[in-house]
Amino acid sequence: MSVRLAVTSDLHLGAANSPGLPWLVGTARRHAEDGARALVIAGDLVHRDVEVGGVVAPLVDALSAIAERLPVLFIYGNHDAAIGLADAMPPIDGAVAVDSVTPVEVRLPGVPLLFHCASVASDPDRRGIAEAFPVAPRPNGRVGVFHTSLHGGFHPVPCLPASVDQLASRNYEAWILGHIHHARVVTEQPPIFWPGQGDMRDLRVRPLPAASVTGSPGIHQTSTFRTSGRGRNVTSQR
Ligand SMILES: [Mn+2]
Repeated sequence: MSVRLAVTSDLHLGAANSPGLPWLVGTARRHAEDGARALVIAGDLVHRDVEVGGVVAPLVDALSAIAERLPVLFIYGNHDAAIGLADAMPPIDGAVAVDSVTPVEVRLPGVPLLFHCASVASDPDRRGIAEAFPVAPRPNGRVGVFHTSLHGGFHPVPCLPASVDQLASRNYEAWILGHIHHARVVTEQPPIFWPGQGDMRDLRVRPLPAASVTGSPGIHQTSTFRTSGRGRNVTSQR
């Protein structure tokens, strides 16, 4: 029995070609009705030209509306970093914003998966941190979320450069990527892909082994566990 996720990236609110918040909310609702267990947004919620003060309220309203029925996980991309979005976002019930700019583990309430996530620290961000993601003993239930240009052939400005081999060697079920706006599957097995802008696709992954879902102490079960301040982890201890 697989776990179904709705995944997208690069909303770029404020840009002329942004698919917009009504698209995000409506499409997420359809995915929820079709059986998705969570929405994952792989960075760049906003465009770097926007005023952060004007974009936060509508963004929070939209994410809150989605999170009423579908847990939301998002990381910050380079455009989000450019305007300091992470510092301006309030906690959202049912949503997890990854403040950490180094890899952390995140769980969503009721979702038998362990997400490995890191946000972008700056615009641009040329750090090579792919190998700071832990190698999983087995892939089941592990999902990477990363805003990256990979090796540089897809985008003129590097963002958290990484190789496909580095990501694949982490031994996860899948990697959901942001930064590249055209949907592109880099590898099929494991799925390493950019869902692209204005696209929300299904991802089906195997759940965590049952023992690690129910038997581990200290699992985060709260619906809101964003921390304030850059670099503080939202990791859940296993
Ligand atoms: Mn980007």
